[in-house]
Amino acid sequence: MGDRPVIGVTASFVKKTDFSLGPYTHRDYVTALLNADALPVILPIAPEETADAYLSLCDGIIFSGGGDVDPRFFGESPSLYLDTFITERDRIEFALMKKAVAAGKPILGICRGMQVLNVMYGGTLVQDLPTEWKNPLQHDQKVPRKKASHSVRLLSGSRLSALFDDKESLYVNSLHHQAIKKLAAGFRSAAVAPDGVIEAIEHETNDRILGVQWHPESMASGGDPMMCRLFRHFVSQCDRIKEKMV
Ligand SMILES: [Mn+2]
Repeated sequence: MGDRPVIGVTASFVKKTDFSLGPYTHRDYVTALLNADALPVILPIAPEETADAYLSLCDGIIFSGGGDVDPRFFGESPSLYLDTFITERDRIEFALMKKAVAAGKPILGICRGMQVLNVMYGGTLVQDLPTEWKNPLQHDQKVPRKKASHSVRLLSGSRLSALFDDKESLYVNSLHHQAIKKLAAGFRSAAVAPDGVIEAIEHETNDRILGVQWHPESMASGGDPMMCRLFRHFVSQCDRIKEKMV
């Protein structure tokens, strides 16, 4: 038990009442990591100088879902349909991501986390799919979070499709209103929705950098075998890094 890889999971900040406010991470991240034999550690929003200390605790990091990215970071002004954002969260996540990559520690960007990844590497975002995308499908599903709602086509030859037995397509859940507009240089799109929205990205050369627009943690904690496999794969990458560093 003592040598499970430690996976940091970034947190948002939520106010429930005046007496109840603080770091927030959906429990499905915790469940999915525990089920994959990893030890989850929640990383609250903190000054970006904290990134080094956070990283030294972790063998890998999941950049979790949450609110919008502050559009200043991709050179845009807020659109009328932008949702709330926390600039401090963006800053600590960019710092943490940069340092994790430099240290060779695996990173998995989920939903917002994939968008943060794209922006950090110089890409841009659609601020609001329903108003900015031509003929969008429903990316903000009304069915429960654990259930898949739309299909994605997997890019043949991608690491993601290899992980999923070279399947051509897959059903995923969808809880986002933003998406990648310009894909960052050095990345390829590994999965695409029927309306053309990019649903997964992978670094062209670094196999420790992956982003998915859907929520595999919720599908995995609901028992979806493919998403359990995605978590086990990420945890095993973190485990190998850990062994190398001992
Ligand atoms: Mn979607």
